[in-house]
Amino acid sequence: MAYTYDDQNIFAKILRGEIPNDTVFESDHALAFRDISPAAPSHVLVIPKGSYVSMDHFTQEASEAELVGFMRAIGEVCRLEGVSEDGFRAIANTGVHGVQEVPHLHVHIIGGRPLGRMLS
Ligand code: IU
Repeated sequence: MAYTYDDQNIFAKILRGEIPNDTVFESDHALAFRDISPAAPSHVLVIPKGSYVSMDHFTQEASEAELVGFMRAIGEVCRLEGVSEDGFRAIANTGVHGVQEVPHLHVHIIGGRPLGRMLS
């Protein structure tokens, strides 16, 4: 499958420094920042620095270093936010059915309170 990436999406602008963000963690391959509309006491978005629209795009085209760097960033955020012990939810809304608003891969890390079940 060919993936189309829109470099005018808001997270691309954040990565280029055109729009400010509340950074939690940054590495060579990933940026993590607070969601502007938090769903829980801790709500951080982790994005790869490369131009990937979705998890399937990322896992198909990213280098090993990017893949490892992104997953390590997710772990770092969980530890920095202090949600590892009590637990959290990691979500990557994807495409139309997944109601993805921003077409740059992002994983929501949500925690800091009991979240209940969510499989609808
Ligand atoms: P999505 O449905 O997973 O694509 O949701 C996008 C998220 O990005 C959503 O939770 C927004 O609150 C969040 N967000 C943001 O943090 N900063 C922004 O400038 C914009 C959206 I636009």
